[in-house]
Amino acid sequence: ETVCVLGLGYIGLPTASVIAANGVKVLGVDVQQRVVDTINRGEIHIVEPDLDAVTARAVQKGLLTAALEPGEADAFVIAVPTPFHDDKADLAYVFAAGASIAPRLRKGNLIVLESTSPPGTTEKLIEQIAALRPDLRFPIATSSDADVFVAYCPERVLPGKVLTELVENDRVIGGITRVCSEKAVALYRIFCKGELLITNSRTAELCKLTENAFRDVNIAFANELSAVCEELDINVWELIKLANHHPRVNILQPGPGVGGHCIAVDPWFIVEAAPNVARLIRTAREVNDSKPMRVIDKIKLAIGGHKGGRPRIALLGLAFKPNVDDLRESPALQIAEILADLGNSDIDVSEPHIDALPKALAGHAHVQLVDDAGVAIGNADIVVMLVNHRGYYDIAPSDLEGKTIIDTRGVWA
Ligand code: SAJ
Repeated sequence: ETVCVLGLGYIGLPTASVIAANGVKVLGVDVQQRVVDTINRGEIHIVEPDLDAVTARAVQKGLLTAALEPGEADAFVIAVPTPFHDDKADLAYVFAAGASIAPRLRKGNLIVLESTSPPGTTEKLIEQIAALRPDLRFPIATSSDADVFVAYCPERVLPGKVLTELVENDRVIGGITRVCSEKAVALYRIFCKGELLITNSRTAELCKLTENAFRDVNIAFANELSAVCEELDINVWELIKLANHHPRVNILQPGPGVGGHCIAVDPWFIVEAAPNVARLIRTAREVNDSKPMRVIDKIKLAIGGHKGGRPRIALLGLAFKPNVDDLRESPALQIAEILADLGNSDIDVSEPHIDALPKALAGHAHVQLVDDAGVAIGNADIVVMLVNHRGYYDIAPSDLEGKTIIDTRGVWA
């Protein structure tokens, strides 16, 4: 048996490596030569705990190889990005992957789409591949007769815990037909210990979006509460802690905004699909997206209120969430960039997971990366807590005395 995984990013690479770790031959496909070469050397191009060892072992054993183009296989798993541009999901990478596997398809093959997609995408993908392969019969919901099998099976792993969650999480398996679901279940059984829950492809597509929209709406509730509390001069962290003692209340934590490439994006796919009714989901996005500017306004006030020359600011954290190195779509980074562009302060940035500032910040003479958060705080007039990385909890409250504190994560609340 051979599985071909298309797209070797944050989802595709761990999936390919874990399937190979279970003794199945895997061909990983990526359009970037650099990624293909890195993996074929037994190395990885992303940061994820323990993934390097699993990938290296799979490559050494000859079970995982990477290439620019797919070959023949029994199953094809598509895990390419689906970005959101101009108010629409951009499915170009999904269709490009579909076009690249079409000539390789044989009777009995399984195609699984894992990429986050608007409802109906799997059916569109089938139409596209079917047009390229008129010699094969593709599945439709109303007939069990087909030469190839197709399912939508979304990933739901948490960055930073991918290897555990890939194996242990339950999975939703949305086959076009019952047989398609059963073929997909057999594939995921290779490595997945969780429950494999069968449904149709459109429900599975919306299910993925629903999970992330649920979290986004809940974070928006916490972020809105933080704005309410600011107006009423009430400590939001204490408020949430107290409310969460109610047996049926579980409020999430406010922060500087919602980052990452999933939760801040996926709810828009629902809004795009049902714009007239997805009102709460849209508003939640707007609430969360407005959060970085609220933090900037507070910093501006602190700068305005500072007496005695140009203030020095310590910015703690740039990543999109605690204890990861990922800066993509990070509200903390967005805040740092806006502040750097303002140019009316000297900025010491602490981010223990990086060793150089990202380009947009590196260009400013008044912005520098510091190794020691304690030193940054010691020199600062204004301290802004943006990401509650583990190490920051060791900072003593006495180190903050006499400074203006803007704590977006409630570390010192
Ligand atoms: N955040 C808050 N307050 C909270 C929780 C999170 O402000 O109480 C912020 C974080 O700081 C971060 C953003 O939300 O900026 C998202 O972080 P996250 O840890 O909630 O989620 P991700 O983006 O790392 O991963 C999510 C997960 N989805 C859900 O928990 C429903 C993961 O399971 C998905 O697989 C992943 O999206 C994905 O790829 O879709």
